[in-house]
Amino acid sequence: MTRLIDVTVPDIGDYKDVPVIELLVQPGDHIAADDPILTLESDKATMDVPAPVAGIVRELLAKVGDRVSQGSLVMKIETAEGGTAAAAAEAAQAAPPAPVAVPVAAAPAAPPPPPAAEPSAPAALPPALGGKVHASPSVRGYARELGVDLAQVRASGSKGRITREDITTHVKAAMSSGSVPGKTPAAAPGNGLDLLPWPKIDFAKFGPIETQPLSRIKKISGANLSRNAVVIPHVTNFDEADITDLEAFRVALNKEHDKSGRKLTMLAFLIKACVSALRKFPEFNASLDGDNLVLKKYFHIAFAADTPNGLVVPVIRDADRKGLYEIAAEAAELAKKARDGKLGPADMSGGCFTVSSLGGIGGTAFTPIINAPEVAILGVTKAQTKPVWDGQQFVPRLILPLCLSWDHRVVDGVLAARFLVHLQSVLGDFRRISLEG
Ligand code: CAO
Repeated sequence: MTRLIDVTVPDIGDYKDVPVIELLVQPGDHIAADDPILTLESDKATMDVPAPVAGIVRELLAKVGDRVSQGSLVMKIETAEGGTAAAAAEAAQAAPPAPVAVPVAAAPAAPPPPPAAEPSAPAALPPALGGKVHASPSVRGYARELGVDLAQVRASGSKGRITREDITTHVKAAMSSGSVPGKTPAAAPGNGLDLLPWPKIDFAKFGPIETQPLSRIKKISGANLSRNAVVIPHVTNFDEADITDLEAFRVALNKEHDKSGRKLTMLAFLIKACVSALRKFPEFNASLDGDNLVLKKYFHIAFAADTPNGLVVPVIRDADRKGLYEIAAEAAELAKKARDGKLGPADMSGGCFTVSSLGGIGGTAFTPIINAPEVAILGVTKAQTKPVWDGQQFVPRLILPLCLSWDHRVVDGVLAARFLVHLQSVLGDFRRISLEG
C-alpha cells in the first residue's frame, strides 16, 4: 500500500514569499528522506528544503520563480504506507531547511561539515551524469568559496547530485594528498600544503585528562578560521591612537545620561571611526571574487563577540547612517543575542569589515584573522595611560593599541599604514568625523 503525501514548505524562520530558485527533483524520481527537493533563496540565505519522507515524486506544485512561505504546497510524494496518516502528515512538515548564510567567520547557521569518510585520492573523476554537474546553488557557492572545481568531485547524492559533504571530502582528500582542490597534482606542482598529519597522542599517558566535545560554534568557526588563515596572505600592522580626549568625552556623556541608561561604548566610536577609514580607503571595503575586486558602497561593520560557546561575528548594518548611540545600543543588543545563542543568519551576514575588541579585557597587541570574504580586520586591545613626549615634557596620555590585519592580495603595506594613521587622527580628535561629507 502507498500513500500520497502533500509536501509543504517547513518552518523557514522569519522568511516569507521566498523565491524557489531550483527544483532538485522531477516527477518519477525516487528519493530518500532528507534528500534536497528544492532550493529557496532569500536575500540573506540559500536553503535546501529536504524531503520529509522517502518515496517517489508524483507531482510538482511549485516551479522556479514561485514565491513560497511556510505551509506552501510544493509537491506530492508517494510513500510506502508505514505509519499513520497523522505521522506522515507531520513528517511532511517536520525538518526545517538548513540555511546557508552568506559566509561569515562564525556563522552558526551553516551546518558543520559532518565527519568525512576516509579521504580518497582526488584523482580526476568523471562527472556523475555524463559530464553535467548536478549541485544545488548552496553547494555550488560552497565549492566556489573553497575554489573547488565541481567537475572533479565525486557525487554521492541521489541522481548523481554533489552534496556539501562531497566537497568537504574532496577538499580533505586534496589536502592530505598535497594537491590543490579541483586541480590534479600535476597541474599545480608545489602548490599543495603538504601538511604532516595531525599528531595523535595518548595524553592520558602523561597525566589525568578530561575530553570535551567542541561546541557547534567552535567547530564551524574553527573550520572558517583555518581556511582564512591558510588561504589569505595576512599581514598585521600595529599603531596607537591617543584617545585621552575621546575617553574623557565618552565618560562625560555617560555621566550625563547616567539616569536614562543610554551608554556610549568605545566599540561604537571604533565602528564609526572604521567607517570613516573605509570611506577614505575603499580597497578595505571590498571582497575578492576571482580576478575581480568587489567594492562595496555600503558600510556593514561586524564585531567579534565572545560567547560561552565560542566566537560569533554579528553585523551592524549601515553603520555610516547610524549615530553613536544607535550603534552602541545595537551592538549591546547583538552581543546579548549572541550570548543567548539567538543570532540568526541575517544578524551575521553581509559584513564589510570586522572590529575585534579585547580592550575590556587586556593585552597589548594581537594578530586577528581576517573574516573572509572581507579583506581586513581591526583588533583593539586595552588602552593604557603612558608617558608621551609633547615636545617639552612627558605627559600622561591614554593610548589605545590598534592591530590591523589585511589581505596582501588586495591591500599593501603603505595603504594599511595610511588606514591606521587615519584611524589614529579620527580617534585622536573625533570632531574630524563631522567634517566628512
Ligand atoms: N581599553 C580599555 N578599556 C576598555 C576598552 C579599551 N580598548 N574597551 C572597553 N574597555 C572597558 C571600558 O571601561 C568598559 O567599561 P565602561 O564602558 O563601563 O567604562 C569595559 O571595558 C567594558 O566594555 P564594554 O561593555 O563596552 O564592552 P566592549 O565594548 O569592550 O566589548 C564586546 C563588547 C561584544 C566586543 C565584548 O563583550 C567581546 O565579546 N569581546 C571579545 C571579542 C573577541 O573575542 N575578540 C577576539 C576574537 S579573535 O580575533
